Amino acid sequence: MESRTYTTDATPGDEATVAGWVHEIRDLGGIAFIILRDTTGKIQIKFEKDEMDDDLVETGLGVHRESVIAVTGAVEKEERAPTGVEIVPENVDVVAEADPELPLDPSGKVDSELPTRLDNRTLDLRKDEVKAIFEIRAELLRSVREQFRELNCTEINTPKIVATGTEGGTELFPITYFGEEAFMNQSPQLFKQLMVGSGLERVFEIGPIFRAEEHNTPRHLNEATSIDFESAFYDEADAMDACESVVIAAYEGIAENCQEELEALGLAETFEVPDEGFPRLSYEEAIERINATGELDEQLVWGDDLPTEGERALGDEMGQHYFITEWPSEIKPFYIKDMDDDEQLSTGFDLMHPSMELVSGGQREHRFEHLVEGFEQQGLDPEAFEYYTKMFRYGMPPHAGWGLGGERLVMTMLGLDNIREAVLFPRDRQRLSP
Ligand code: ATP
Ligand code: AMO
Repeated sequence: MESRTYTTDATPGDEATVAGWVHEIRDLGGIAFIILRDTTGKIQIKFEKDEMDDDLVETGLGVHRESVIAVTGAVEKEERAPTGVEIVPENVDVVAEADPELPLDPSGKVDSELPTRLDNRTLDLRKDEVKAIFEIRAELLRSVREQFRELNCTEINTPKIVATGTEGGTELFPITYFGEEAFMNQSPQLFKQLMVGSGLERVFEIGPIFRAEEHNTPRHLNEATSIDFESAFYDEADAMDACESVVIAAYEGIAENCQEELEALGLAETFEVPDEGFPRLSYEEAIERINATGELDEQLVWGDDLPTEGERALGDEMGQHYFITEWPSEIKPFYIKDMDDDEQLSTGFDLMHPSMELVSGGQREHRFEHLVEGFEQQGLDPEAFEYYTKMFRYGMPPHAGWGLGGERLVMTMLGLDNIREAVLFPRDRQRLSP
């Protein structure tokens, strides 16, 4: 099996062994064809029944679709074959037989509902357009890592089992840790901040975050991939610049290296890399513009969080990625710094895709006394966070950063209807397996 030829490497004139999945069997009477599929593509296997050994024909044509077979034979040029070549088999090995009844149809002729697809990801990813999402996701992470390298960041890995939450107490998954209460981490927020005061200064992390979100929406997961960035001596404007460069690099990587995948998804013609210079809108401007659309039943007032319909209405108007800046301090977390000249306003920002929020970030409160005050104001016990706050007494520079939802980036880039489509094995309210 190790010496097999990939289907697209089978060249006319050669003898080849190709191994793959039986994609289709077409029996026309005297002649029959198997279309064999592997990761590189498809190839036709020709069975001329009268001219071949009966056993060979029986073995070849007796298999069920999606079985794995290995075929050895002469590779011949054949213009009527889908790829211009075919194999005339001398030997067929049935390597792994598939049941005749499949839970979903990998040829895509019969559509399946998302839950059926998620229950049978192995078969689902045999479809070109589904496989393409995950090839693109992998390329996206590669491009993002490359851009972080351009930004002189060091990749870090922080613990996912933690003693305290950071993003609001209700969304934590509790676990038992040697008899003590612990939690799955909601964000690497505090750890990445601790690293800007270390010798590393500028860091990124790509890793899982866990949020016990009660609601079931097309854009929330209970386990998501967060792309986090944090840098010493950055303010929120620098952080937004870095954020924009990472998002654009992700799009550029896909445009350059994933043409085939974009074609499989029907996006080859429409896929566009966003232009530099994402507009930056203040929160105040954002609520005024949302109110002016008349899409909301109730007008927003200063201090309100933006409801989903409001985000959509504004997104439709903007028609591109944009930042919302200068959020009210009271609706941003304790670690976000207030504006120097107005403590009602924060340095927090969100990056929005027209259809949803992609990123939250901001400059951080690096002054020890202010930080401790912030904990108290949010009803959090500063002592529980002492491992974090105490480092602010030993030379913590001003810093800023952000967190980008990896699946939301894939989802918005490819226009997927449901965030679960961007995850191999999603975790949601109803789904803990596979
Ligand atoms: P973040 O990542 O900061 O949490 P988000 O876009 O996920 O950003 P959240 O603050 O988590 O927003 O959640 C609030 C958003 O989720 C709101 O925009 C709200 O409209 C939406 N939301 C909350 N509960 C539900 C629900 N039960 N059904 C649909 N949407 C909901
Ligand atoms: P926030 O909570 O806004 O900020 O999360 C950052 C981004 O992560 C993505 N995200 C999610 N994606 C899918 N399902 C979820 N349940 C989910 N929750 C969040 C979103 C969101 O914009 N510590 C801050 C970041 C920072 O300031 O650096 C934080 O976690 O795309």
